[in-house]
Amino acid sequence: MTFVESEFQISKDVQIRFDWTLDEIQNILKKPLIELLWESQQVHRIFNPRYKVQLASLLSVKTGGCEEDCAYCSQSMHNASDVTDQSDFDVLGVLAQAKAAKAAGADRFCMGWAWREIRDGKPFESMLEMVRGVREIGMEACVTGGMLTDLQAKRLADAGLTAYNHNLDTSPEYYEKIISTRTYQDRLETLYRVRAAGITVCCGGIIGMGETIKDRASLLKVLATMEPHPESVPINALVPIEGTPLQNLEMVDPLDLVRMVATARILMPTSRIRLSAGREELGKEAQILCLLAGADSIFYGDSLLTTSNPSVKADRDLLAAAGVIVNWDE
Ligand code: SAM
Ligand code: DTB
Ligand code: SF4
Repeated sequence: MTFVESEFQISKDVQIRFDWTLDEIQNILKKPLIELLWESQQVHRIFNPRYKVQLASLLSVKTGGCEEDCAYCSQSMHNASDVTDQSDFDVLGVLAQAKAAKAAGADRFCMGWAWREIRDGKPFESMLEMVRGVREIGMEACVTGGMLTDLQAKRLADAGLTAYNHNLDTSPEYYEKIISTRTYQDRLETLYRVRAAGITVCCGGIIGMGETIKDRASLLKVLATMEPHPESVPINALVPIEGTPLQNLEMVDPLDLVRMVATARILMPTSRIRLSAGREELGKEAQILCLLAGADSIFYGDSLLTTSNPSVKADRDLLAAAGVIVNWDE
């Protein structure tokens, strides 16, 4: 039987569902790992038969001084981390970084602003110019900048923004243990606005913040019952940062990350599952298990927002060792 035929046979059985229950998701998360991996691989292979991995580069345009009190974040003014309010990148500086990221092989450029919400005025006009510029050089453009209004979302869509990143981070039940300056509902409303403006949604979370398996399942339930599913789902492992309330937490078990990725893949077969923060703490074997489990994107470049990421060289070696397909292979 040829590969294409077998692919067709399996794909007949996979339905995209939006009615996942908490019990179902918990049962998937807790399956024997070997079985979970087999199930997620089957789904992954149908929807991404060439194991294509998207490389996304990240730049913090506006760093530090954020009014929100997210317990994991180095950029909150409520936390005593080393990150201080730095001067922002200008449009030309950002576009130079985007061009360099493209030359290194990335095809998505993600820009971050440490804001509670987007404010109108010069910084927002610059954000729009950055989005237009990134699109002009032929990359997908993603912005993360906190809450926004309908009009701001429309203007970002008109500028050509591909995706808006706005994570739910954890379960609705655990949220208030992590953030007190906004509600889960605030977060959901922003996501509805992004969707209504026709921008694709990038929404995921963090594991390793002291949450239970049920919390992880509950976060995945919120994501997997959105219709349509978020096009992009970043799965972060907490990077415990000195000066934040979560500084003393231990790095999550890498196999928990593999489970989270595999479950997200099963629940949301066509979404991009991004293996995000925390990769520096993982060996190459654990990262390859995540790719096998269904991750089809990584952040690529020597830094994330305020923390470091594996080097470009290390990632090129990793991708080659895994034998997956990336932009420059096509
Ligand atoms: N202010 C915007 C917001 O909160 O949406 C954008 C920036 S925020 C830093 C983007 C995401 O990075 C957070 O939602 C969180 O999921 C992730 N993140 C931040 N600090 C992290 C850490 N220490 N470890 C893992 N993920 C982290
Ligand atoms: C996401 O979920 N993870 C990225 C991106 N979206 C913006 C950010 C990770 C930040 C890790 C901590 C830091 O570098 O400050
Ligand atoms: Fe601000 Fe975003 Fe950091 Fe929260 S995660 S403190 S909103 S920059």
